[in-house]
Amino acid sequence: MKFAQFLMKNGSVFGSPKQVERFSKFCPSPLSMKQFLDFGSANACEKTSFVFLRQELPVRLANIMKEIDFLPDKLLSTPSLKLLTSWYSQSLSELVEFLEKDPDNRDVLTGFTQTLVNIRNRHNNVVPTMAQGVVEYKEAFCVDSVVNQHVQYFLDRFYMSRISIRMLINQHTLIFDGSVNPAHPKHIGGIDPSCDVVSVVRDAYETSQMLCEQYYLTSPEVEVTQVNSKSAELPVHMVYVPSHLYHMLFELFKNAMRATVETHEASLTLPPVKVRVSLGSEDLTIKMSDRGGGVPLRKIERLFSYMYSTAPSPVHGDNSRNAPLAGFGYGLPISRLYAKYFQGDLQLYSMEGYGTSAVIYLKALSSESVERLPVFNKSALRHYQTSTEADDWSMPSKDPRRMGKQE
Ligand code: P4A
Repeated sequence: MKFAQFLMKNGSVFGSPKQVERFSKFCPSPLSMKQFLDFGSANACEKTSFVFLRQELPVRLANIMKEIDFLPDKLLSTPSLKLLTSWYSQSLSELVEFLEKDPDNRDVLTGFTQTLVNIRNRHNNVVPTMAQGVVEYKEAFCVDSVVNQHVQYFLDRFYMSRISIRMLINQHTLIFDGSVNPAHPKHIGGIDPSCDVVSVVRDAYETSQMLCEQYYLTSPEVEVTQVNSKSAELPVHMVYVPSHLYHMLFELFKNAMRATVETHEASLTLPPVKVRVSLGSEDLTIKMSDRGGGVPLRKIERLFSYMYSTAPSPVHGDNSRNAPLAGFGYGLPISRLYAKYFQGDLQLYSMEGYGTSAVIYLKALSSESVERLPVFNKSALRHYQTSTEADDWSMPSKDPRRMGKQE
């Protein structure tokens, strides 16, 4: 199949603008944890899941394709973005073909699962490819805080869309491949209905510790405590996607270890990283505190910025070997998206000169764990069409002759 790209009258970069228009008129339907579990329960039906996904996946793809179309032309015309948009067009047209197929035909269901696997593989490198496009754009054009805000707005929505689409694809392909996960027979696809939070904390710590030892030849210890306000003697469990939780914790451990080792280079002992897990009636909160010297408040926002986390993409020149704890810059913003995906959040509280606490907030109740999805509508459109106006807060000025004067 050729990656045909037609520049349409309306400026669309997509080869199938009719399908994009058709499906972007629908709002994505967020699923709850309960609905995800129901799809995988005993009376689960592959046909029901197929009929839902052949509509829902095109809707989610088309909604985000509409937003891609509003990116600056100079970003869209980079080779990376051209490649990436061709993947989206291809996947949308492959899915749309299933709308006229018979759900009662076994071969149709099998073909659909294979198509989902192909789509998942096709989109494996979306994150580094998009990052490469942003690097190219940044090198060629001056980026100010307005451009940074637009890129931040778009990429938060774009990566959230991707997380949600991969979640749907993973659930369908894992549940209906006719086997159980031998390591985790109780899991429903990627969901653990009784996820032991502390054991995921320990797994993430061990992997991060291994990388830390390889690079620095030392690593801080961890201290984990849990508080279960519901039943004090029981460990904290929840309905969650362990891989999402692991991703967030691994990222936070890498940061905490790197800061700890680098600020205590001269000393013989390292202060431990402390993790506290607390289950309340509404929130399940995980706080990771280090004594790694902290970050000034002014720089905290940058740690979550796609644009300012400048590491070159691992697509080309792979430097991840030299700095195993550095990641390639998108670790924190994407971890925050994983937390937000099921209505949680991830926040950093830092005390410069002392250390940092990273807090993951998750919903304690599975009935409140519902997907948080970007919707392309007038309100989203306004974000892309806002012109560059002066900020409505004063700027600090060091020049006394200009004090009080306006731009
Ligand atoms: N102090 N505190 C943190 C960092 C520093 C920190 C840091 C220098 C900055 C960038 C980075 C890794 C660590 C921390 C925990 C966090 C985040 C930042 O979760 O101790 O890599 C991008």
